[in-house]
Amino acid sequence: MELGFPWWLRVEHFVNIVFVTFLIRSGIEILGTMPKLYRSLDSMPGTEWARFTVRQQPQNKFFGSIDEEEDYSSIVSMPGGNKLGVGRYWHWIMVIGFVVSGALYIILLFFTGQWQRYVPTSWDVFTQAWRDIVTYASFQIPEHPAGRPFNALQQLSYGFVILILSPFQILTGFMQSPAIAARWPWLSRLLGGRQVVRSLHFIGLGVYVAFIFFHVSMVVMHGYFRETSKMVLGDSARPLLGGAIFTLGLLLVVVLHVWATRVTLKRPRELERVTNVLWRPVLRVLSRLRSRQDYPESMISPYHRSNGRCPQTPEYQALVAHHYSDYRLEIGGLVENPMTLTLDDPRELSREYSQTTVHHCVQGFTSVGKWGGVPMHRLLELARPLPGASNVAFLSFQQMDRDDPGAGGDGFFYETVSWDEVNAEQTIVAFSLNDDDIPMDKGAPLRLRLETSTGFRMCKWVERIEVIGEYADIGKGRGGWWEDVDFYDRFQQI
Ligand SMILES: Nc1nc2c(c(=O)[nH]1)N[C@H]1C(S)=C(S)[C@@H](COP(=O)(O)O)O[C@H]1N2
Ligand SMILES: [Mo]
Repeated sequence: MELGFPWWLRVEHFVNIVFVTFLIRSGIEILGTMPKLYRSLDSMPGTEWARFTVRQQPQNKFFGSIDEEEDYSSIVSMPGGNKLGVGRYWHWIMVIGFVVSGALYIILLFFTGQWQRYVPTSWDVFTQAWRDIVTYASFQIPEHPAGRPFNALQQLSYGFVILILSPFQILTGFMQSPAIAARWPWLSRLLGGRQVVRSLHFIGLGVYVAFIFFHVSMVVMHGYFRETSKMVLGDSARPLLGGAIFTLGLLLVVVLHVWATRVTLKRPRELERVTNVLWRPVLRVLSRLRSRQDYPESMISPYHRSNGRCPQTPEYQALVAHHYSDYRLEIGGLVENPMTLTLDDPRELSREYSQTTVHHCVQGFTSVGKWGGVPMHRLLELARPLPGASNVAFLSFQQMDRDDPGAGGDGFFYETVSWDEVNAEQTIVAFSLNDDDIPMDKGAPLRLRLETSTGFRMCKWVERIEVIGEYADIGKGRGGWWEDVDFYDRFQQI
């Protein structure tokens, strides 16, 4: 068959320029909040195999993982200015476009026989591709077989990017989601664990960028106008017209980037709304996935990063001074049986329950810990929720403007958890980490563990648990402290 440039292939090529460039810039934003790549789930500082920051950890000062974030320029990152949440929103929006259009494209390739343009049918293609490289290296254009749109090198590289690299990026992207890694921990481990997956996703980005560089260079070598007009008009009969339209299209993409960056820096909540409309149906399904994590104790990390500074409130300080013996956990709100527990009660109710799981911070670091605690569903069974109960709020001792001014907000830290999530097997109120009392910086005496979600929701230094109806009525109404002050959505399981 004649393999020309059908219209759907040309449309796909153009929309892909938009998706891929947005994915690259927002991906760099995401990388910047944890600008180090690790091989091991511990993500132990000092063991990174690559770093994209010059910042060093100070010796005598508290250095939370938030202090590790890098603020890259908007020219390379989307939107720039250290806005991880917003960068994530762009990544998720574009990934939907990339996956949907990519799937359509691959279906069309196979139904129309156009797959032959990318899938070689003989091993000779490799020797031929090598000859093509040699030809290019001497600044000449290799021949390509009659009736074929590409030479062997082009066929191999395009086929690789479309049929191997892109699905690989999608897989390694999704496997970084705590909800997915929690549901299929074996798959995450098969790929080498979250940090290897993150590293592979980054290497995939590098290969993409290298491909784009060589691809664009080849187009220029072959003749910019002739080649780009194939991508607009389907042939090179009117190179000037085609080339001019293509150039205009590229300019449009640049304008789109500039506009999108400006708008999101100004009105990030609107971007959040768009993301939520697109993603909430998927996230609802994900939030029902039970975590099945059960890592062997031999994998427990020797070191865990900390995020958030300890409460400095007089009540909390007094508790610390008395080794938490005066601590009382109140469970109230929409329940028939409000309770006040001492620290011994959760221990007794836990019946020695523990889980060895991976902590996924939204920034990207992970570590494996053995958490002892009482499953929330047991506490709720005792408290007997009343009709109308649909969320559970965890309120912390930590008062952010006083205790952690660097985080950029005020009021007490809190998080609300949906009914599905709070009743999940691995949602616990933890009192021990690796068989010891939880250290102060990890949320002593009690903290929430929510294994299918990202770390920012796992409220530390819990003072009270309240069963509530709508979460919009508390705090600033977005369901949690970070949700209120930053651009992380509580339904995000990714
Ligand atoms: N009260 C409170 N809880 C909090 C935070 C915080 O700043 N304050 N930070 C969250 C974030 S962003 C993460 S990643 C985890 C970190 O838990 P760790 O210190 O045990 O690693 O706690 C979460 N719980
Ligand atoms: Mo975090």
